Amino acid sequence: MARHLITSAIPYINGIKHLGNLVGSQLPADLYARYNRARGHEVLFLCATDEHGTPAELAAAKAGKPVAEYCAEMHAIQSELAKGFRLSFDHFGRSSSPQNHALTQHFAGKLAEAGLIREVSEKQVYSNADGRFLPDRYIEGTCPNCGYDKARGDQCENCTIQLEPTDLIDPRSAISGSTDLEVRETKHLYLRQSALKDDLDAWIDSKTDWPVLTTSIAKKWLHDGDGLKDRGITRDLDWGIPVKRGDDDWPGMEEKVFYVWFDAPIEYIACASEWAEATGGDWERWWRTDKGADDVRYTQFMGKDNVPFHTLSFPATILGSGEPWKMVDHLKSFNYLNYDGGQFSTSQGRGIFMDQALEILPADYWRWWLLSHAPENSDSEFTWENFQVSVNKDLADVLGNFVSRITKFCRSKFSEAVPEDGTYGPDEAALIDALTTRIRAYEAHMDAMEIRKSATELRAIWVAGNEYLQNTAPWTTYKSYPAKAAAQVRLGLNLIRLYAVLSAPFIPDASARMLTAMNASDATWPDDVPAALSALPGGHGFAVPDVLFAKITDEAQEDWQARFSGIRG
Ligand code: B3M
Ligand code: ZN
Repeated sequence: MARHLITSAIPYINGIKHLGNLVGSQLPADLYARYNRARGHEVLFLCATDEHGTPAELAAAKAGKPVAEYCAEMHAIQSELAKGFRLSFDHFGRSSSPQNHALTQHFAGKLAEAGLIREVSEKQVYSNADGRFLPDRYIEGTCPNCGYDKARGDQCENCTIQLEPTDLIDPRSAISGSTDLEVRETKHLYLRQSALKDDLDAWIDSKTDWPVLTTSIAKKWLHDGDGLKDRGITRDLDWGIPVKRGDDDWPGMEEKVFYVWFDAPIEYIACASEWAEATGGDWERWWRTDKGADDVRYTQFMGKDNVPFHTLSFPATILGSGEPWKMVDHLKSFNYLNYDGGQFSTSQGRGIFMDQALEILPADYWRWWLLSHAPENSDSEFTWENFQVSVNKDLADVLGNFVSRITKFCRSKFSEAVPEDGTYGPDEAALIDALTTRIRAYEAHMDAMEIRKSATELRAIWVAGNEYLQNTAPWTTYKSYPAKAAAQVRLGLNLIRLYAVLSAPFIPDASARMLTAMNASDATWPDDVPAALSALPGGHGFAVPDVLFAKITDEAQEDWQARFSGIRG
């Protein structure tokens, strides 16, 4: 038994996430967490809302609410939606928690002690029209790296470069649109990432099994241009974690808070402490290598735009502290999911959002499509036609039809109990052999977090059962050799239980219904496939389940396509 610490990038608090956000971190992380639990490993799966910084302030202002109140409400909404999608977090925390305040201030203190923080008198953009300094996201302009004209002051969404607001060409205020901006002096703290460059470089070199997407982004920011830049970690905002050195005040920093990207990854650790407070668990066993975390395998999931912060900035915080914190072992990153010929966009309300998705179909339909089309090696695209085809073929025709056909046939020719007669012959042995090979391949893909390949293998496992039924045709066999048909049906019913266990990481609700219908209490992983296919003995009662997956009609598909073609109001 291994111990898996799994975190998903923590979603911004500023509104409901779209399906592109979901498939880029939380959903694949859930797949991996569920799979590892099913394999009998100990798992701590954490996520939280990312509540600080300008995104939170801007969204609260738009909603006309105090920021704290807005965040509490949105946390509850995101938490409910996560449950709706069956995201099996052990804890869904908040980056505004007291634990994260204390831990963020603690890290700043340690970094200062190590001489890794310097105070910088810097020039910052002040908006005369708005009467305030404009931090990062309050400024938009043209990216100096790629020319994208809607780059934000902290990062260009288009090319992922990390920016300082003053880097932007033709800057304007995101609040008023005003270009009446001037540059004034103000004092900020900088994390001396450049001093840690060699340590980071060596650490990244040791990660030989990381996906190319992850390593190439990290290496790019380490070596391109003048290399790793020191990073401002404070901002002129009211909402956030007050700048302190541990418990002590930081002279000159009284009006400032830590930059959201400084405290957000620290929430991965603080979240474990929140979990411990809620459950009585031992969080240091997961996070401190001096307290048992040295045998933990830590995997992070995120979209590609988050990679620089997780391969450079956060590791710099941890390495720089000089303390024995667990560092990430594997970092799984994703490209973007596009929506019907364009991009998903929160700011423009384009695409399908988590609440809307659950209003029209249960979670499993979305989980299956999104995971089986995860944007792993390149961007991928959601279209309604493709969604309809996938659901109807994979879920309704292949899996759903298998379950309904075999259970109904058994009920009509035998009874609602597993038939006892006959023995497995060469056809059954061949199927069991083929399935054993496929199941071992499925495990290898899941262990490697190859999500599309895992989905393809799982689908092939479902197809193998259908082909077996098609070829052996118990409905024909039954007429001359009822005992043989009984054995075929017994295998078919056992396959349902096996499919439920194997499919649960992808489609947990349908799997639970399959297990309930089979009256199966044993959901252990099929390490021994022949044994797993005799788990339901002759005479074991079951029930014919209701339709597992309804087909999506052309009318529904067209209707949804029209309904989600515009901009969310
Ligand atoms: N909230 C960005 C995002 O949701 C950011 C991730 C933080 S992970 C520490 O994509
Ligand atoms: Zn750019």
